[in-house]
Amino acid sequence: MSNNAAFDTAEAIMNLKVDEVLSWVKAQLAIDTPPLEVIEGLTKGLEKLGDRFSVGECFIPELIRGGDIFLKAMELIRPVLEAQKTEMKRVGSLLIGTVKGDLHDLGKNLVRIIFMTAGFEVTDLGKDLPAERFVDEIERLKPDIVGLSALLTTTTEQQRVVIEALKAANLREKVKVIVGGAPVNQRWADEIGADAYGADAIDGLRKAKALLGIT
Ligand code: B1M
Repeated sequence: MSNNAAFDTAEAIMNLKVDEVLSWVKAQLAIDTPPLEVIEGLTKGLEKLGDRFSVGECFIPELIRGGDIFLKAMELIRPVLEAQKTEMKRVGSLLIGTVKGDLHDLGKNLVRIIFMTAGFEVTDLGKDLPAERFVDEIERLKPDIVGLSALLTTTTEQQRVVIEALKAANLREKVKVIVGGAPVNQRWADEIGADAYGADAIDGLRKAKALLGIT
């Protein structure tokens, strides 16, 4: 990434400088900065924004605006990522969604793009999904992996609810479960009996491939 110390994505997002952020993204892509590094810069910006929100330095409208800026930036980055997708055979299938009570979907959408770029067939169920929806779709589509996204401390419990519902439906042994989201960690994944924890989209992809025995 170009070492433009003067540009702070968080600051630009905070100040609702959409044009500045988009110009920065375009400039980075023009100098062939790897798209994942550009995304990392944007994600760090959103994290900082979240930190300011948690100490009362900004409010919901800024979070919404930050999310919108991230989305607009992703529209610029997505074609570059997709262009990197070479003719590859289908490596597996992923069903992904954000759990019940949770409306955060930027990270899930990013995971979707990264898995698709790597040759996975991806079905994105959306957000705020009850456990029964996961169970029904897993029964119908028989994916190799299910990704459960949760961004709120209160909604991580829903990841456990989905895993328990899979057990009750005799589906748990038929699908690998990866959990992700800002408040999630390996300990939580172990506690609820997930197969893996995805710290970010790339880590999730690495773990998915390992679970499927793909090198
Ligand atoms: Co919300 N929010 N938010 N928010 N928001 C957080 C999560 C928060 C940490 C901010 C903070 O206080 N510091 C905080 C949660 C605190 C907590 O519970 N511990 C919070 C809060 C409190 C809330 C509300 C409750 C605020 C309110 O209304 N009072 C509310 C909840 C609404 C609801 O869901 N019911 C709310 C609302 C919103 C917006 C709608 C305004 C907006 C979301 C827009 C959208 O998603 N369409 C929003 C945003 C933007 C954020 C922050 C700032 C950014 C989240 C984000 O998109 N990050 C966030 C701060 C933070 O996360 N530090 C915050 C970028 C994204 C690329 O990363 O989502 O982590 P992430 O995804 C990563 C990994 O986690 C991983 O890979 C992804 C890509 O690399 N991953 C997986 C995730 N899922 C995976 C699945 C996998 C694999 C990997 O499966 C294979």
